[in-house]
Amino acid sequence: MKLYFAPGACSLSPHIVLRETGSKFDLEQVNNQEKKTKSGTDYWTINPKGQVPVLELGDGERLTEGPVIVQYIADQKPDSGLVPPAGTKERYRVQEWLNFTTSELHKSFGPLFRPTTPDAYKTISKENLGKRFDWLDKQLEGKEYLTGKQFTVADAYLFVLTNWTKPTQIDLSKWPNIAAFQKRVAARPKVKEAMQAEGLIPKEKQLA
Ligand SMILES: N[C@@H](CCC(=O)N[C@@H](CS)C(=O)NCC(=O)O)C(=O)O
Repeated sequence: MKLYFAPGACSLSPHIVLRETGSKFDLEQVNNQEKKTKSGTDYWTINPKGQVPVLELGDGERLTEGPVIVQYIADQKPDSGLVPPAGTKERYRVQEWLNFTTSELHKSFGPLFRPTTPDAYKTISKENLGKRFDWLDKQLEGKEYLTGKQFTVADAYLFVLTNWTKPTQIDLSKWPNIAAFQKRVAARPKVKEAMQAEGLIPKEKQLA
């Protein structure tokens, strides 16, 4: 499998899932502004939607849409526990979280990153996110992860979005359970590995 990614973008979620599941994969970095891969390919030919992530499968077929890609990866490694089996109620709970994250959180962040977005629009986007965070914070009360003690693909996705609060100047201290969730996920060794590989945090020095 090959993951097309841009550092720190939503493609970090499948990147984390690839590492958490112990999957074999290659990475190809995409310059999302110029729509070129690091090896010089026109990215529009890889994904006509012009977005990361894309997961290229062993047979050359390409899968898009982060919430689907993470389930595909985790379904290849059912013992990893990153998604409950298809058809179970627990699986629908994970899908419920993935859908909430993509439709209620992810897309509200987009305008905050665009320099051309008017300030009034940014204010409304932040207000909308704040309302969702108020609710989310209550859901995380007393829980390690979204569905309880087990880390799932939905946690990987939510974690990436919580990281976007810093560059968009959203103060997470207002939502202590979300802030604690972010720290908890950031401390997972495979999450650190993914972030180091994308150049988001420095590589740890090897102890002699
Ligand atoms: N619906 C897509 C959205 C992916 C998406 O928003 N990707 C962003 C990065 S987080 C992107 O590539 N944006 C560049 C663009 O739209 O030009 C998914 O869930 O995978």
